Amino acid sequence: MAGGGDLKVLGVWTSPFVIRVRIVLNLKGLAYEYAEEDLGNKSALLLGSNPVNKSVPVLLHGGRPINESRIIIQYIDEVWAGSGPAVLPRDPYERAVARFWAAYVDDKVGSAWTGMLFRCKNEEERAEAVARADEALRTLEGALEECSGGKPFFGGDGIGLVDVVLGGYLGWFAAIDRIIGRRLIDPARTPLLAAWEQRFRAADAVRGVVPDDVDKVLAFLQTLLAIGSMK
Ligand SMILES: N[C@@H](CCC(=O)N[C@@H](CS)C(=O)NCC(=O)O)C(=O)O
Repeated sequence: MAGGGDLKVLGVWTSPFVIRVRIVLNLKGLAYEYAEEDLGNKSALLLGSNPVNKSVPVLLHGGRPINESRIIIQYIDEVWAGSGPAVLPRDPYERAVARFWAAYVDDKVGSAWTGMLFRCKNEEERAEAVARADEALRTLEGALEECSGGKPFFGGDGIGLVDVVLGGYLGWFAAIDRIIGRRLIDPARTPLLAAWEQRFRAADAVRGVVPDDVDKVLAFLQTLLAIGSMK
């Protein structure tokens, strides 16, 4: 495996932003050290490496920190352009389209995610956030059809930027399904996304990274709520 022992990820195992970075490192076949952070008691290394946002993930490459998950992914794709598949399309137009949808996911799905789990004061507010997630996922159903051109992933034949950005949320979606008593990615409502989820979860680079133990994720939610994280 490439990586040369000089890559380290500071993360939290449930974080959609960390998960996407770890999947990209796996796709590229890069070895890395992983350090689990406690968001209630952040390490000096995290605070020193990301003093502006104090958030995970941080990628340390030869000791130098890179912050913000989508920037980290692009960095990995550029530095290791020759290893593994390209995560961002090489064609500038297609790259712009992929970046647009990745930003859409974080803007709409990401804000609905925090709304459904962390920022809702009551069930009415949770329901409003669920409705926003539903709307974003319906839009992404159309984006998948358009971007994939009938191939398995947003990235075409292989997993790409939009796949990892959306796929990072899947562990939490399963936990939210349990809370709301129905599926967010519902095969009846968004059949393409439901089939995509199966393929994505089954990929070698993804297995073991996207959490699949809903009870464990829900228990972790309680610790995040207790420390007031993601507010
Ligand atoms: N825009 C950032 C978001 C990162 C983020 O929000 N990470 C959360 C964990 S999921 C975090 O570290 N929050 C800091 C805190 O809760 O104190 C990225 O894409 O890397």
